Amino acid sequence: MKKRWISFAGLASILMASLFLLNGCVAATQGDAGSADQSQILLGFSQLGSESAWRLGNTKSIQDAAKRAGIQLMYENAEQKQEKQIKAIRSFIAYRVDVIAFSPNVEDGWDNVLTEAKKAGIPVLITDRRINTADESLIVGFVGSDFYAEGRRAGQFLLQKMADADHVNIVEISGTVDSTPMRQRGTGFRSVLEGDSRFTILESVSGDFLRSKGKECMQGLLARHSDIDVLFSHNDAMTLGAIEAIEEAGLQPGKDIVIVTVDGEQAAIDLLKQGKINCVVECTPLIGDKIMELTKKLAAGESIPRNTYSDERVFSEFDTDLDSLPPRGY
Ligand code: GYE
Repeated sequence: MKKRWISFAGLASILMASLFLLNGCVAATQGDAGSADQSQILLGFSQLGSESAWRLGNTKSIQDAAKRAGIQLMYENAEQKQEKQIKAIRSFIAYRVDVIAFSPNVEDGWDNVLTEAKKAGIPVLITDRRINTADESLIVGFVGSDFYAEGRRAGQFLLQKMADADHVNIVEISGTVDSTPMRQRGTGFRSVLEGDSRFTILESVSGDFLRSKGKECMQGLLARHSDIDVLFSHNDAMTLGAIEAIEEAGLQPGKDIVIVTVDGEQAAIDLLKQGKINCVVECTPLIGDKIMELTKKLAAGESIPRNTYSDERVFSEFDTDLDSLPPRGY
């Protein structure tokens, strides 16, 4: 900490000195100071947990990217507990990191701690998931996926797949209650199908993005409904669990029950190729490089876009390029 204080003071004096110089010299001095300072950027990152292969891939992407970018990373894993995330953010503030980034487990309840960060003058970038706040100035930006668009893509696949069906009964296994992907994937999906009276959502249950809960949820759904045509699952981890339950019930996933899932982890792509999954809506966790790029800008006092979205696609049984896909990396 002392070391950091010295480096801040050092940088401040370089900038102060340069302000007294001629305009041309100021630019050159700031440039030099800027590049020297880059190696000392300290980023506090609070990960929400390790519930899925997606999350592990996301953590690895961030850690690897920090190394590549020469950014010092203070990493904390909150194990799905909001209190632990709040504690981690408080520790980043106490440590006076240059930038705070975090992936919020749920949307509500961040205002107090983010107000503390704002008062300390530390910019906060939210990654992957979003927060619900009346004060948008508490965060400087967001980097991640458009979950509403993902939900719509899932619905659009079903419109194509079920073009000839008279009636389609859907069950939904959603993600963590009150999390952004759970809310927006659900709304996006419904926004595509609600105008078509052939589609009925029989039941929606939450599997918390966990494989074990996905299996339990599917067991319950199969026990309560004998007429399921489609499973829409909010992530691959839950889908893998649900497929176990479907097979244990003597049914064929991908045939007796059409399966639409989100994420695109390698295991899901493999099952898509085997015909056990019909559609995988991509949601990439590989956003580490973007986070580092934005962190550097914020540490340099530059402004960043309010939203930085990942480019994503759909993988489905209608695609002809499945065999030539590069390894997914998560
Ligand atoms: O879909 C899921 C993970 O927030 C987008 O969280 C992320 C979701 C992802 O546990 O697998």
